[in-house]
Amino acid sequence: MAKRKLTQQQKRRVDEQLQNRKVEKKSTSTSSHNTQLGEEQTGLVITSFGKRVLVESETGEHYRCAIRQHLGKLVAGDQVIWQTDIEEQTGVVIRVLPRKHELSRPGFRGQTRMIAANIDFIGIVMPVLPGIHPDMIDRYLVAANQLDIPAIIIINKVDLLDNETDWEDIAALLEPYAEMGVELLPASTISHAGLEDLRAFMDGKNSVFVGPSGAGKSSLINALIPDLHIRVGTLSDATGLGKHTTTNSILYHLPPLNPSEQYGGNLIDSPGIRQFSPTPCSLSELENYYPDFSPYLGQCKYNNCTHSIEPHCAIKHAVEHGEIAVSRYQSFQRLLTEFKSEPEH
Ligand SMILES: Nc1nc2c(ncn2[C@@H]2O[C@H](COP(=O)(O)OP(=O)(O)OP(=O)(O)O)[C@@H](O)[C@H]2O)c(=O)[nH]1
Ligand SMILES: [Mg+2]
Ligand SMILES: [Zn+2]
Repeated sequence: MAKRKLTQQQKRRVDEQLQNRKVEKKSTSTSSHNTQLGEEQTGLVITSFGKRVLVESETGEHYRCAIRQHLGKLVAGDQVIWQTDIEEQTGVVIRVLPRKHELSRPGFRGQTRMIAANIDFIGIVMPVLPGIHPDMIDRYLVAANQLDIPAIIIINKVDLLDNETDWEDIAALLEPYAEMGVELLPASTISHAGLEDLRAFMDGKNSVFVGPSGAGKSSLINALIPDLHIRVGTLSDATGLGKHTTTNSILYHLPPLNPSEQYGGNLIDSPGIRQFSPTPCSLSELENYYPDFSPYLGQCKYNNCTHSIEPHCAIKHAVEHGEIAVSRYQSFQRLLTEFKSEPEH
């Protein structure tokens, strides 16, 4: 964690808290057990590891906390009610405040893996090398649409592009997003290209970085937050695939752009994954999450057209005439097939 500057008022509150704790400690040290808990207070989950979480108190201190059994899984960004254990620098989470949003993905054996809670902005990080994956971008864009929050595509490692042809190939892949009005941001943690714009985008927001392993999510966060040294992975030359380094989502505070503010928002680093899947939804919902399909919807011969084998399909016609990108059509069909195999749909 970056060292935070506490305001005078906060320093005083921390001092008071420590003082109170000393007094409480004295008064409880004679008791035979130490199960007495401090007062209920609000906190922010910084990260979750197994059955425990790291909670930040309102005064900026971090406590390892157990979680009351019925609460289920917590994740970076969760707001909680918790109590300190007076004897130790630990605590227990007793309640989770209602989540505004949660980004999750299907995990093993039908379980849900949480990525982040209470976010209002998604940064999809894609590296120019080994390459941009439109299918993965589309999946995250569907998730952002489901949560009704904005997403931008961060094209990282642009320092590795050394000729026009490389640029042209990438621009061609990204064209559908530019046409849909999705913000595209070329960036590099080596040349620092794009970092100022990225910082401005995220100011005051609760953001999460997602994308494949090795895309440079942790490196970007290191570049955006001075004095932070998150371990980053090394890329295996043989496969060009990233070696997993980030294993849990972790929340970081962004330094303020405006010196009168304490923070400039929060940014959650998430572990890279090979494949992301949005929450399964119906055909008509999925259609609505593809804004480039909207001019053609309602024009197919059949009103429940899946745009695959049906005759007189306006979507397929648009694809054949270059009005909808083939990659977008393919990702739509893959999601539709995937969702159909889900028991609940
Ligand atoms: N050339 C170049 N390399 C970069 C850039 N950003 C990150 N890297 C390298 O890419 C590798 C992976 O970076 P990480 O930041 O660990 O990637 P990540 O997305 O956090 O990966 P996971 O934690 O596995 O999801 C490291 O070797 C970084 O040094 C960049 O802008 N340019
Ligand atoms: Mg990482
Ligand atoms: Zn159709």
